[in-house]
Amino acid sequence: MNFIKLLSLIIIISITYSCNEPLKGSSDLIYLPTTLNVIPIPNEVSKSIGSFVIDKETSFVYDEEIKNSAKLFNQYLSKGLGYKLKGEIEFSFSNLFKQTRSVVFSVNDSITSTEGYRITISEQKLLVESSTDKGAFLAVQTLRQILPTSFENSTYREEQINLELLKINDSPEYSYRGFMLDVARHFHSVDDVKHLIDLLAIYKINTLHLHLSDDQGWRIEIKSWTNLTDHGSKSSVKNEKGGFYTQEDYKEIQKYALKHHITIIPEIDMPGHTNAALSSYAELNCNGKATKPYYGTKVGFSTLCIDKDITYKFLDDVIGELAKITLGEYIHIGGDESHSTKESDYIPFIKRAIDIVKSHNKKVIGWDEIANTQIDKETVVQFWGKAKNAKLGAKKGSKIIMSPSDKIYLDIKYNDSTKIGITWAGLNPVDDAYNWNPESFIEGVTRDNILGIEAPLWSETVVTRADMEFLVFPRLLGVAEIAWSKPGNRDWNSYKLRLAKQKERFEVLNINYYKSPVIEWGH
Ligand code: TNX
Repeated sequence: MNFIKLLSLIIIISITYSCNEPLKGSSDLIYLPTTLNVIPIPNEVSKSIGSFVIDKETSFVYDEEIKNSAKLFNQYLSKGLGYKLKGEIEFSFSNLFKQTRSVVFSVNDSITSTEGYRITISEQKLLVESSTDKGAFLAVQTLRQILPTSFENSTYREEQINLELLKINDSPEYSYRGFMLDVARHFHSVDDVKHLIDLLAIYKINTLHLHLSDDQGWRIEIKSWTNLTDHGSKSSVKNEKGGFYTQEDYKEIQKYALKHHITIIPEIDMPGHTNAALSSYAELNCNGKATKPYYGTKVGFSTLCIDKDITYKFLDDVIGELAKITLGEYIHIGGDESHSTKESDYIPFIKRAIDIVKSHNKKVIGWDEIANTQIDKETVVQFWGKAKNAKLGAKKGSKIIMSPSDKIYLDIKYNDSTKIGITWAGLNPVDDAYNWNPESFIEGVTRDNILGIEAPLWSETVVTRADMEFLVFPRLLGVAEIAWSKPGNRDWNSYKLRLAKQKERFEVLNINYYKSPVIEWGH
């Protein structure tokens, strides 16, 4: 081989090598996201030898635009270390020349994903970069899983901590990563919802859908129709746990969620699943008689009266009040299991409901049955049961939220021997909830049709916070990884090891998780 050939070969090899390298850096050792103990797994990870020390000498600097998340991180560090790092605004003249070790939160507009972030831990600097505060918040959630778990409950005792040198480059696969809580079958308090928000945020879930009305109860104050809560909020499954959110409560939940970069989506189910409203107002019934409160768990027996004008006045008032206090862009209109509504009534009804939501400047989400009506491209279809509905929705140009009941309905039992939960959709063990691909789940629904993933928790058997945690943990983490991580990075064998390591976090956070036998939790 002559010299020129050898030289070009060297050049080609080095170019190829540097192109394949996910993150540049002379001492980067590994490119294996799955070796990092983080859920959901980030896109790109590399590690190198050495460590970054956080101690009392470490300074803390941040850009104004992302100060909320930066401060949150300093606060979190102080839970473990017992002191806060000295904070200042970045880019002051004096900062530029400082050589001290520092934690730096810096805006980087070249990060195009609003939820994307980079973390670079070198010997002198722990650098977090994002183009938004939301991105920085998500980076903090990753850092939380890199720090010792005992930071979570403030039992870390050392004054110093050494972090291994790392680079992480991350952004989500899906922009909609949801969880649904049914507060209608059994009510769940503001405190329980806030607690849930704390936990959802750790795993980068960004949407909390609240199922606010059903046959068994009405859970949101509507000032123009007060009997909805005076009467309709009292009932629940087995008459065990009624209640409702005042509009102030609802605002407080949203404010709390917003701090965690989580959007609330309120659902008023219609035209079926409406017994609580029908029992609160006689005039909403076709026969003019109020129904009795319902304490059972059957579905499909109630319907609003499609022919009465008052029905639409009712909807306009309810949606109008709700839209006014809702920060997010969507209102969910249910539309599922309306077995007591004739199809010829259901179709025009849903059209009117969609128009009402739009007249209050919100977009619509509905369960997959609404695909059979005149929906427009802006209306989102939430797949839960019938593949043909999801396919039809996609064909009509709607985006689809994937909530397959036989995979990620978290109210479905893990196995025959677990106590709470129901079994109509079979069983959803921890591995099944992880081992499916949204983009190839339904023929005719491809990656481009999908807005995101949502795991619902229906609450027929969910009464306490402990019940809720038992069904949600650990399955939610698998859902979070499906929604966030690149399909090529997802792998059950890696996931189950990382999930086993979350045990410590579940325990320090006092989460009543299910010790599924498919995971080797260790002692
Ligand atoms: C079906 S899924 C329902 C709910 C039940 C749930 C129980 C859907 C849109 N409707 O009314 O609570 O099954 O798993």
